[in-house]
Amino acid sequence: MAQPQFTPRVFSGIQPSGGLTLGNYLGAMKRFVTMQDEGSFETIYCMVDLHAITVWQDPGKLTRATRELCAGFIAAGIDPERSILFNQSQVPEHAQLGWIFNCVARMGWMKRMTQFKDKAGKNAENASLGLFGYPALMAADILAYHATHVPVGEDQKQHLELTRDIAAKFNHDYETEFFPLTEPVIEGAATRVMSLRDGSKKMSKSDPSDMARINMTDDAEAIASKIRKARTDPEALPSEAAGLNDRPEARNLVNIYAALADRTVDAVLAEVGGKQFSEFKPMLADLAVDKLSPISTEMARLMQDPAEIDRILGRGAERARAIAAPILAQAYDIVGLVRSA
Ligand code: AQP
Repeated sequence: MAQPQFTPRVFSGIQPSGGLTLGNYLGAMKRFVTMQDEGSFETIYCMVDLHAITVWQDPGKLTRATRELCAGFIAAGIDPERSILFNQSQVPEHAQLGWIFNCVARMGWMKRMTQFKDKAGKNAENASLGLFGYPALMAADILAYHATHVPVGEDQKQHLELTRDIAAKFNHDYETEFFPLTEPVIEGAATRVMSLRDGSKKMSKSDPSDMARINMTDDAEAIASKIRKARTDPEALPSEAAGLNDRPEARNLVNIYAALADRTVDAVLAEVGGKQFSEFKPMLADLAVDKLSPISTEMARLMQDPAEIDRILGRGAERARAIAAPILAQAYDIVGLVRSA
């Protein structure tokens, strides 16, 4: 439970490190929209461009990906009036609080982060310092708004635990209760959408194989072809969820279907149990096209006016700063940093 003194506030971000995938949509964005529409929270959503550059990004592609991600948020149902929508680098308080958190987080904590190990791989000595420090900046993204809840996919769970550790250590060291212990919100049938080529790997924007993911900009033909070629096993679908144990590829496709249809896995299996993949895959492709094509069409329309997207991001950044600047100022005071104004 969030501490009562904090305004119920949601913060979450997505990196413009490539095109949006079905994993980002089902694991994160769809929930962002629900939390906005429920109206119980103030909702703040961010294109975390400073996180994206922890690995090399071509500057022109980064600019385009940031605008396209903004278009994706709006096309998926985020209303820039009801939510605050902006890109991270336009609100310098993230990086400023991030530095304080670099000084709070411990090396031992950071070394345990599995995402760094996965992303840096065997070449960790050559990874950027930013990639290693990424979770401390993520803690700052969240805590600069005193966010109480963060909707994310399963892969971000460990980073959310670190955010709580950083808040708790700051509060303890400075004898304060300034930062909330933020709750992760990891819910739904598709909190971990897997690669279409390998059921043990998560679907990722930066997977070298485009066949491994569905991009939100894929057309109907590409979506159908990727689902048709998705790896599966030779068995028919089971009638109950327990029958998906040890069948990661089958489980992934059923989870995707359930999440797109807003149904439970059990309800889906009650209908499709006994079917072969040759029958189920076209059903999934039709559903995916049905749900995703209105979003991709709207994204393409919005991308025709990049100046309007930049205006939306600028306005969102102003609103974000109005919340983050006083929180950062108080954090500076708590730490003892002199402020003349
Ligand atoms: N496969 C996934 N299943 C469920 N949720 C996912 N998310 C990402 N992939 C999946 C969720 O999307 C949000 C934004 O993620 P991100 O872009 O900030 O970074 P990421 O998790 O590292 O995503 P990618 O696609 O794998 O990016 P790259 O390839 O650049 O590293 C998060 O809430 C995440 O949980």
